[in-house]
Amino acid sequence: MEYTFVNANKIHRTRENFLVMSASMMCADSGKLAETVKELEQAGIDWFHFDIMDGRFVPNIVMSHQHVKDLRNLTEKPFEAHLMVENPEWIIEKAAESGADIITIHYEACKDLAAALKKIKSLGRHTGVAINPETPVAALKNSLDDIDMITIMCVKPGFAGNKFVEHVYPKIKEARDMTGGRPIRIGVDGNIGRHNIEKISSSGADVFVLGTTGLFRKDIPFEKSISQMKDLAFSGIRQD
Ligand code: S6P
Ligand code: MG
Repeated sequence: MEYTFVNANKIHRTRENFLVMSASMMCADSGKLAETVKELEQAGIDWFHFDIMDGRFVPNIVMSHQHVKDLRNLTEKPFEAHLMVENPEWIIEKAAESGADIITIHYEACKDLAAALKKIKSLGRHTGVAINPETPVAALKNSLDDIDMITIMCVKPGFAGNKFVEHVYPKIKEARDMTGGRPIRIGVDGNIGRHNIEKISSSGADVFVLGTTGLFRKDIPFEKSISQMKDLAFSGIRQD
């Protein structure tokens, strides 16, 4: 599967090819995952995001690499596996075998971040590193050449519907500035919605993981949510 991971610079800054709306599948009805993938694809979603947990790094378990595998053939859109797993090396392999295109690990969960990133690359996948709200962005400054996406967690990880942490705005900006023109995407995950997506986008994010707040809502169809989110995020794009 071929697609462009590159974000970044000004030539890519159009609504269609710069911003990524990614569906957090742990927020979908677990009895209707296949139908939901198809509906979301038709509604214009860009990526699918799978939260894989071990019950240790976070006190919850919802999805596994098996979900990635079972849903993989339904769409050609990129799949991201967000591993909330301590010492994730063993599951990186399973996520790659299952068909995840982007494998995101947590800085806080790795004893040897460089080795874990190298493993993801050796399996031919894009690398993501997520940091929790209390982890400074500078923790990643020596790893930038090995990272395709930095994800700033905007909530305490582990559950849908958690409270947004306001101090992430300067962290998003710091992460974007730290990339220094490298083709690194800046993702955000947790409580992203109408109330904050424009400000988040203007802070420098370009991948928006949407859960119960921004996408899986009873009152608004997927298509409308996705296009509202894109419009708002697009109007926030930094033009510097
Ligand atoms: C949380 C997980 C996320 C959530 C998503 C929920 O630990 O990594 O991907 O599923 O962020 O979104 P919301 O809008 O329900 O907070
Ligand atoms: Mg996630």
